[in-house]
Amino acid sequence: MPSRQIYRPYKGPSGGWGSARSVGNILRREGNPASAGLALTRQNKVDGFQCVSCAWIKPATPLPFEFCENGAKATAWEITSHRCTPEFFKDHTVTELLTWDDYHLEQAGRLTHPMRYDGDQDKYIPVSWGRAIEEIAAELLAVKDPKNVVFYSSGRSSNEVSYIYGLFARLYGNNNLPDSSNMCHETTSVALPHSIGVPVGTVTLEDFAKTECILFFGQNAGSNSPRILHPLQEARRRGVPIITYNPLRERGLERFTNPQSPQEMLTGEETTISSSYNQVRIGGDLAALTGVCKALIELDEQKRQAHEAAILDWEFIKEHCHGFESFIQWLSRQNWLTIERESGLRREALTATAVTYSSAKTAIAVYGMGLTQHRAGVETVRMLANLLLLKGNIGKTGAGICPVRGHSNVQGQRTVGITEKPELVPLKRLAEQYSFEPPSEKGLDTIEACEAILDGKIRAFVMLGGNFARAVPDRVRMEKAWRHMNLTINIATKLNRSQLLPGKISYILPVLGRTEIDKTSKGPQSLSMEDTSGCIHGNRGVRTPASPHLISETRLIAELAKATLSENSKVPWGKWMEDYSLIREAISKTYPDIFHDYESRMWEPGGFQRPLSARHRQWDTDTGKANFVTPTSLGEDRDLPDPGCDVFRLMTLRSNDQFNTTIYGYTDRFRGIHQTRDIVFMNPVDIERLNFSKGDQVELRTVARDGIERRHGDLTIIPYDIPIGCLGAYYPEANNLLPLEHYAIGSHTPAAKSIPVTIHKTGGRRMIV
Ligand SMILES: Nc1nc2c(c(=O)[nH]1)N[C@H]1C(S)=C(S)[C@@H](COP(=O)(O)OP(=O)(O)OC[C@H]3O[C@@H](n4cnc5c(=O)[nH]c(N)nc54)[C@H](O)[C@@H]3O)O[C@H]1N2
Ligand SMILES: Nc1nc2c(c(=O)[nH]1)N[C@H]1C(S)=C(S)[C@@H](COP(=O)(O)OP(=O)(O)OC[C@H]3O[C@@H](n4cnc5c(=O)[nH]c(N)nc54)[C@H](O)[C@@H]3O)O[C@H]1N2
Ligand SMILES: [Mo]
Repeated sequence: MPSRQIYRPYKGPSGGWGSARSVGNILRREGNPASAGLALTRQNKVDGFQCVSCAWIKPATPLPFEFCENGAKATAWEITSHRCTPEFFKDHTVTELLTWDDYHLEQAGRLTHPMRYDGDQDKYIPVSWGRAIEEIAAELLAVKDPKNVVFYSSGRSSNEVSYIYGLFARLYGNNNLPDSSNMCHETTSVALPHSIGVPVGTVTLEDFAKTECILFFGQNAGSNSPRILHPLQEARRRGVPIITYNPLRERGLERFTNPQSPQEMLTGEETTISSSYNQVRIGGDLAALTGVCKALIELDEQKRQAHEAAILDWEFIKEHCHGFESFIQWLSRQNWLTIERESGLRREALTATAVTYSSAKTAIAVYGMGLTQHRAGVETVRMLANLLLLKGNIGKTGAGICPVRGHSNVQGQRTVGITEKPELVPLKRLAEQYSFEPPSEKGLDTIEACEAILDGKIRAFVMLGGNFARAVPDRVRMEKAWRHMNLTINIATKLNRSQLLPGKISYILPVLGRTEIDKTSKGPQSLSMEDTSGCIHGNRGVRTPASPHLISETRLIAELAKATLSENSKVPWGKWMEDYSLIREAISKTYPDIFHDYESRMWEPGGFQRPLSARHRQWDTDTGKANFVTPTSLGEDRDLPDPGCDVFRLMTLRSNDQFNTTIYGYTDRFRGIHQTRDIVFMNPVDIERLNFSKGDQVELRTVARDGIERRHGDLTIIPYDIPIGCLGAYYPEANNLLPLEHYAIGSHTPAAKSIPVTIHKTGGRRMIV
């Protein structure tokens, strides 16, 4: 129970001394400040390791300290001196550990030994690697239908292990390769190919340096990708407008003091990041973007009537685009009243964005989970692409679309074949390269895997990193079903909740992190990963491994595959696990256009850029052109009951002190929250209207048609600057409120940013806030 006031609004900038103090605190708490400090100087450097936190671009000429507050926390978390040993497991039953929260589970430290669940004792007990691999292989072979096994991965693993993991699944007999990306930017991967013919962003750091306008939607830069604040700060100094759309006034998007600049730190100099801030209603971006597009067309008409230079890039539209006519006809039918109601923003504000955007020769649109995790996420991302296309802002310097990817290699995994969609993989080439018939049936994505688990169809679940059972929707239902699987394999670095829901047979297999030295009989091995701009970088571990019993993910997957699959002379598992350059050679054979000369190019400063046709205005789409896409309606949710005055839209958020399900602490500094995560942000007008008071204890209940009761309680009301009708609470604690069926249409990304809920007072003591 927090002992002090839990809500103290934060007055400082993002970055600054608060950031420096926060890094110091975590280094001390993880128990090795000096050596961790040394390791940090190798972060995001050529010949060093790539940050284990986010996927933001690594520049060719890095700063002396090319890391941010949260990158430092992520590294400190991995190289902690705390250890989760067999003695720890001897002291605690799984039932007891299930009562621990996420923070305390991971604070147990790095896992040191392979462990097997023993149902009689309800404890994990140590097991040898040999026995573990033998039993897992035997169990996988005993599964009658290979489609009843799932191979999940979290977007942190390297290209090398991802490639052989995908191959393992396909040789085993399925495309069941869901990825954390399914919960994240899958919306992007589905939306953009139809609009512009590539599944990823088109922007590089050079574009940031040259752009004249930045549009920023639904991404919390100050906490989740702080290094982006450097190019944003530079842009602001050049006088570039940054127009932000976010229901919350996130401090990182308001003010920034660069902690790497002695002058700024000493003088307290701050940069205002957003030149205009629009507190859009949750799920209101589709309507807001419609308004901006509509205003832009109106401005263009006015200019042309006055015989002035046009605003739209008519030449680009004629030469490069398809669907323009039907798009503007649709726009002309949208009325401002609906746009204002759905977006929660005034026509004047949307027109102001159009005016600023209209006068910039180039513009970049940046976005994150605030757009992708919505029912209408796919249409919203396509609408953002529409806005860029109107002014030819794709495929020229200083312009483009910039989805900010989450996990540090989530984009690279997709590039090398981790996908449930067989059409995204060069199956023919794989067939030739490895003399087998790759399965061509679509595999399970995250939502479909959850459904199959609920239906009792899945026999075995392999988890390459991540914390699947904790990250997915519908926690209570999923946890119950999880335990009915026959085999659950957790390849991990820390203890987490998924491991505490053992199937009949369950293993925890601890592996090396990417900061660690990975030595095989062929010497130290390197890895590679792709950042959010499509640049691929080499990675060398620099630390002594956390335990001598750890093996690398690459070795583990190769060992498992070798033990499970029948001999195939074309697939040299044994050689691959000793020499990762041979895996890179194999990758470059499968994907020659992207990965030719892989071995040398990955060490180039700034990495090497994968070819992206849209950057050159070549459109790999069904029409051969960039497509304007007309949405089906402006509303966020068409299937759930209309939000009445007592149904709120809840967004589930990350704090500044977490990495997904990894909780570093209970402070969300920028949002002023201390010592707790059990809060709900609510507009003071709503608090008064419902006769609540700040500090009241409440419970949220999901509004859904399926009759399943979903609750999340013991939350303290925080009066907050959030639009009326909207609420915010923390992920993953709130995940029980998110129905599995509530996902983005077209991409199956859980709609975690707009859950319809009602709010109810409970008997709990009022907190001081
Ligand atoms: N330190 C740290 N870094 C991380 C992570 C982490 O947990 N911690 N996670 C990593 C991962 S996997 C990912 S995917 C990314 C996530 O990074 P983000 O994309 O920033 O995701 P969230 O923190 O979930 O919040 C998204 C933002 O969207 C806003 N938002 C919510 N609903 C709406 C809406 O309807 N419209 C608009 N315009 N905005 C909205 C919220 O107010 C919030 O500011 O970060 C990565 N980096
Ligand atoms: N309600 C709600 N739900 C969400 C979201 C949301 O915003 N709201 N966000 C979604 C998003 S964007 C994502 S990406 C998912 C995240 O889902 P996941 O990627 O599955 O989850 P993480 O929390 O990143 O996984 C943390 C675990 O990874 C393991 N780990 C860390 N490093 C390594 C490593 O190097 N190797 C291996 N093998 N294991 C490692 C550790 O054991 C740690 O416990 O959650 C999604 N769920
Ligand atoms: Mo993510």
